[in-house]
Amino acid sequence: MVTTERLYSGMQPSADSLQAGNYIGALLPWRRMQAEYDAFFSVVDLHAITVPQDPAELREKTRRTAAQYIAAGIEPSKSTLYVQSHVKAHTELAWILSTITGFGEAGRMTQFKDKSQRFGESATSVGLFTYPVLMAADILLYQTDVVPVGDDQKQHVELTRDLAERFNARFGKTFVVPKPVIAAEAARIYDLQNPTSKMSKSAESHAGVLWLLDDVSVTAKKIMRAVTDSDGVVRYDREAKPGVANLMTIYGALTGSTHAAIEDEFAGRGYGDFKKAVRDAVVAEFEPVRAKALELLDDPAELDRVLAVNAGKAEEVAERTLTDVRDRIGLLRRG
Ligand code: AQP
Repeated sequence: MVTTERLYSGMQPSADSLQAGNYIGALLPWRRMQAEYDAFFSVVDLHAITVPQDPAELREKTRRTAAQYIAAGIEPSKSTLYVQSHVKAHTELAWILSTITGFGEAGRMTQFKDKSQRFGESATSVGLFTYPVLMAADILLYQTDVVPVGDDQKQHVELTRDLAERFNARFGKTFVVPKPVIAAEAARIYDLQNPTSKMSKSAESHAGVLWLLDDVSVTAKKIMRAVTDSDGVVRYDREAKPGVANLMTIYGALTGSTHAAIEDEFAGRGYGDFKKAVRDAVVAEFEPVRAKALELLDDPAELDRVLAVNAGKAEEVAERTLTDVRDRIGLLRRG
């Protein structure tokens, strides 16, 4: 079914490679959804700088993230795939929205509380505090109907909805109020060495993180060394058997098998066999994506050209919204 509903999502260019959670929890659903929606996918570099980034590395990570979107099947001729900072309207709308956001309201965001506690007050920027307001601007600029996010981002989409409704009530109907589409629990991937923590680009140790751009032999080893338990039975139990459950989630996401089918497939077989099957499924999935991403990165000028064309498309939509916003709040038009 193709609708004209608009979809918006993005990822931070916060590492050289995306990880398996980004792939399974975001890129796979995005790829599926791009056929059904008018989709905008952005590489949110302005969000990434809310924590310190090395300038040269940030540029490279931005290209690498975009290349991985395309390699994973996001088609830049179908979806609008662009770099957030290339469209200046994001920061302007974020400022305007910050003036209707309550200080207490922003302070209640759990991601800010978690991250600021981790970094300490002196290393916590105002940008990290206003991160959800920038995210609201990203979404509202494009008159977005649907935002696919992990459940950790749900609170930010709720804030976006509140801001859209508040603005519309105060200044007249300007924004579409977006709906979050929360991926099911099944789409959450955990660290292979610490299967109660989500797999993350910024994990302290990389031993339990599967990188999309890693050599497949490294990925294979990490899977064979994944933490399991001494029970020896392939059975889905997130509480009692988080390591096995996580491997089942990865295997199921890549093969389309249900938990029950996986339990049947490996009944009476040990973890060694099961891990080999997971390894083979991950390697078969990642290898072509990795090869395609590296090929795209071999021609950065062409990649930059594609991103510029898409930034132009995004800008057209964003500028229309921003012009309306400026008029509605009473900013004098430049003569
Ligand atoms: N472990 C995960 N399982 C399922 N989905 C995941 N996502 C991230 N980790 C998992 C989804 O990937 C997208 C990436 O969003 P992001 O780059 O803005 O940051 P994030 O969610 O904080 O992801 P990371 O990898 O942990 O990045 P860092 O370390 O930079 O914070 C989102 O759609 C997210 O749900």
